[in-house]
Amino acid sequence: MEQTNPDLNMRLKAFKEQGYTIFKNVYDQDTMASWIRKHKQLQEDSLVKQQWWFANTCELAPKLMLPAVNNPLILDFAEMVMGPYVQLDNLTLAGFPSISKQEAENKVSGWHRDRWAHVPLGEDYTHPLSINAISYLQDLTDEYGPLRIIPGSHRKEIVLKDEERGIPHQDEVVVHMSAGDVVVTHNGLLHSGTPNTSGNIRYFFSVYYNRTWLKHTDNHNGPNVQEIIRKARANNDHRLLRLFGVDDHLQARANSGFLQADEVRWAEWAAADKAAIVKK
Ligand SMILES: O=C(O)CCC(=O)C(=O)O
Repeated sequence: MEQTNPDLNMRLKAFKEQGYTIFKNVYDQDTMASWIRKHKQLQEDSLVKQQWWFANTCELAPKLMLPAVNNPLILDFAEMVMGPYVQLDNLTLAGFPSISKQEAENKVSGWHRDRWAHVPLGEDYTHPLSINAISYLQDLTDEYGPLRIIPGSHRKEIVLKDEERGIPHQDEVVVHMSAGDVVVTHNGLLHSGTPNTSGNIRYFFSVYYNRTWLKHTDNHNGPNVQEIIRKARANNDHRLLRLFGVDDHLQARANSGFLQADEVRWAEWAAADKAAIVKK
């Protein structure tokens, strides 16, 4: 069955082959500046000295963060990749301090696959249990530290020895992401950051989604997220409910009999969820 968005269809094809796709210019300068201000404020408010990494940011700053978690374009794509089972695993706003060029010489930050992945068993494409929608709040020049990716490694049984984990890889591509672009990665894709030598902070923003039947890393029980859930319930907005772990359709859909192609079924369910929304 044809999906409604041809661009997303092409992206899905590339994502299956390469393990990632880049959406250009998703976030504007004002939005990114407000996230940077929030990071500074969280640092100032923290009792932990030199805290750089903040999770649970949807609870900490819901008005600022919910539009990113609930971004319709990214979610439409996420539902094509994982089915309409998309929950927020964690929303992370992080800063990487700068180090000296000497210290960073011939180093990468650390190759890894992401949370809920496994080392691929063969070359077949498998639907990921999770995906990462990463953006950077400045252009990733060589000084700020580009993203490194091993294309297709979500379908290759590549493992890395200890001594290979912190250095460039022969099959890597170095991605100079622009500020506000979003790269969506399959959790089986091998990737790494690059040390920041810019003299400034390198800001990283990650909306990490997993399937609604998995546990989530962020705590969705706080009062702000509970209020989002209450409003989503009032609007019968299942996609928004699912983002925070409430999936009313899970038992039926996760036991559907599987007699139709997954992607066809997912598209029907996603369309039904959109049609069911009542705006109050
Ligand atoms: O620093 C980066 O560019 C990538 C970080 C990353 O991949 C991660 O934290 O999972």
